[in-house]
Formats: sequence, C-alpha cells, structure tokens
Amino acid sequence: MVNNMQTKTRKVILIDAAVDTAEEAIQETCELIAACDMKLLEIWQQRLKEVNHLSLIGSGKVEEFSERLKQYDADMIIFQQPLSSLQASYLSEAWDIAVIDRSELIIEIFESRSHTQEAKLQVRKAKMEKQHSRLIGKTKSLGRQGGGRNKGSGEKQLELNRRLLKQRIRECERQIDALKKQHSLQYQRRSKQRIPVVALIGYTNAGKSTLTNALLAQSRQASQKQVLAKDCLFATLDTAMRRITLPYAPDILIVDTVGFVSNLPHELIDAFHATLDEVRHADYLLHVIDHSSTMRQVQMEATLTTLEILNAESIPRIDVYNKCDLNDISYPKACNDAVYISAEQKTSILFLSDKLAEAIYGPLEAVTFVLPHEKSAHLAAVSAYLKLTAQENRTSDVILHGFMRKKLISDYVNYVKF
Ligand SMILES: Nc1nc2c(ncn2[C@@H]2O[C@H](COP(=O)(O)OP(=O)(O)OP(=O)(O)O)[C@@H](O)[C@H]2O)c(=O)[nH]1
Ligand SMILES: [Mg+2]
Repeated sequence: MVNNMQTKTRKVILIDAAVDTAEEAIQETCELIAACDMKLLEIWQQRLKEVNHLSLIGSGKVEEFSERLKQYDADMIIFQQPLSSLQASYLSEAWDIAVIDRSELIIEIFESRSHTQEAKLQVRKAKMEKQHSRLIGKTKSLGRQGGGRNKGSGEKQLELNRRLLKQRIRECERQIDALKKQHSLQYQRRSKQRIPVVALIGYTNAGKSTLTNALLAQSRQASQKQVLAKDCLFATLDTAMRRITLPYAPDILIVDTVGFVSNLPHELIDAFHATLDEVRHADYLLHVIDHSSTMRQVQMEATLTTLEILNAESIPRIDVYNKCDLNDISYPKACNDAVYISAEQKTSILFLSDKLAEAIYGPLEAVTFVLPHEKSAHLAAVSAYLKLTAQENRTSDVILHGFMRKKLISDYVNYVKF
C-alpha cells in the first residue's frame, strides 16, 4: 500500500494492458489520477494477448518496461486493469516501484477526502482488507517456493502480520457497527415522523451536490449549511441530509450521497455500506445523470448496477438529466419519467421541485373546501398546501377554491365540497 501522508506530488505512469480498452475508461482513470493530486507522466499501452498469472503482462514486457522506467522519475505505476495481490507484489519488486491498480487509486482518493469519523473508519477498513488479501497472496507464493512442510521465518512473520491485520479489521468493524446502531435509531425516528426522504444518487461529478444546494436555496430553509460541490471526481464522501420545501406540499428531507463510479472496488462498496444505507432507507431516489457527458450511458449503467448491489433498485426513482445547459436541447422538460434540467438554472429547480412534489404527494387537483370559522387551525393547515384561486368569506364559514395535491386532499376530506 502507498503512503498517503507524503505531500509532494507523486509522478505516475498509467499502464493499460488489455485487448481493447474504451477511450472513455482511460480518460476516467486520468481524471481519477488528477483527483488524487498525482501527475501523469505517460500512458503505456500494451495489447494483452494472454494474461500472465504472475505478472499480468508477459515476462518480456516486464523487462522492456523495466528498461523504459529508467528514463523516468516516476514514483508509482498504476494499472488500468485489476491486479491480483500476487501480480502487484511481483511487479513492484521487479520494477522497484509502488504498483497499484485502479481500485486502489479510488481507495486513495476516498482516504484523502473523508472527513467524518465514519467515512474515515470505512476507508481504513477497505485499505486493511486490501492489504490483507495482498498478504494472503504473498504467503501462498512463499509457501509454493518453500515447498516443504516447515514454514520459513518469512512465512511465519507474514502470518503474524496477517493475524494482526485481521484483529484491526475486526476492531474497525466493531466501531462501524456502533455507528450503524446510532443510524438505525435515526431511521426509526425519521419513519415515525413520516417525513419522506429523497436520496440524490448518481455517477460522480453528475451534479448531485450542486442540485442539493439549489433545492436548498429555493427553500424556506435556505439558512441550512450548503454542501461542497466541486468539479472533481468524488467531491462528496460523507452523506449530508437537509430539509427542503416543495411547492404546495409538506417539507421533505434530501440526502446528498457519495458518487458512484464504474467498477467501484468491492472493498469500498462493503466498507461504505453504512453510508450507502441512506440510499436503501430512502423513500424516493433522484438519479442525477450528467446529460453532457459522452459516457452517460456507461455511467447510468454503473449507477444501476450499484443500486442492485445495494438492493435499492425497487425504490421509486426519477431520472434527472442534469447539465442540459451544456447541450443543445430544450429544458426544463419532463419526458417518460425523466426530467431534463440544469442545476444552475432557477426555473429548472422550480420545475424539478414540482415534479418531486407530484411524485410524492400526487398531482394538483381542483378542489373546493368549506371551513367553519371555529376550525381556524384547520383553515391554516389547508391554506398552507392550497394553490388558492378564489376565497369567499361568509358569516359562518370560509369557502376556498383552488388546487391541492391529490394525497393531501384526503387529510381534509371532511371539509371538501363535492
Ligand atoms: N454547466 C453545468 N455545470 C454543472 C451543473 N450541475 C453541476 N455542475 C458542475 O459540475 C461539477 C460537479 O458538481 P457536483 O455537484 O460537485 O457533482 P457531484 O455529483 O456532487 O459529484 P461527487 O460529489 O464527486 O459525486 C461542479 O463543477 C458543478 O459546478 C449544471 O447543471 N450545468
Ligand atoms: Mg457531491
């Protein structure tokens, strides 16, 4: 594993060893490298005909790259393709340089960006699990080299390290479990309050946090803290919950979540289960998609796959195509359960809020209420959610004409004039 404490910019070479890697996938890894504050020196491509168990690439290529490396002042090699623990340690020893794969790169980013105690614990656990699988690989290879029944001192030391690591992983899990219990109490409290929870999910950099802030800004609760929105992959690593107002509807809670990425390392999905629990406990999902990205189809699929892993694919979902301002299409508009908007445009936010209120509380329907004066408390409640078109004040009651969301009308059905 790589020491993340170092402050100098690490210089890296990316190796893509496959038959045919999509240009977009390479581009994404380059963005991940930038998000990790590393400097990319070069990309070396190697058409892989056959996977080498020990070194992924063939032994001839290992030697050739070893010679080429001498011309560079590189600190690390990053592989586009996943490396087994054995391959990573073999290459690292052969080239005398740190060698990681894309999933470790993502773990690095998570490590440098996590702020809350929970996120830090989750990343620590993911890193230790990766280290643990590396040690297993090393032990096996030493065992094969030794061949005999008696373990050598190197092997014994490795086993000791492995056991220590396992203990630390368990301790980490214990602490995460304690935090999970706190969360489950929060979920129970929330479900008692019956406030709908809407989670914003989607590929990293799609605009979830920008949208959260925009929904917050147009809300009565605009004084709540804004969340961080930034043009880089994985700007958000800790979920944030905010209360927002919807037009002619009760308040809801929105949750800004960690962005997804294709082939999210399984250690991170496991480790971030607690954080991603927010997604599983949500009543609705807003799937934010960067409409301007050439990779949007792959990104959508990656999000849907992650939802399946989380068992959250059956939660009602609205697809929100964001960043439409960067494309030549008309917006805001709704089309086949999807909404097309720009998080940077106020009318888009009002449009989306309305669609969200409609999804949760039903469409606005024409209605007339007759409220006796002595029911003034109910008059206030009805007025809060009614889009008023006309009012008649009579001696014994008030008649209100207007539009109300279908599901809310039933709460005041006694006063409806049929
Ligand atoms: N042009 C344009 N840019 C947008 C829009 N929405 C978001 N952005 C930009 O996209 C970048 C990423 O936005 P974020 O809101 O941080 O994205 P995110 O989905 O929260 O990203 P992660 O937290 O990394 O998963 C920022 O630079 C935003 O300003 C939009 O509708 N139009
Ligand atoms: Mg974000």
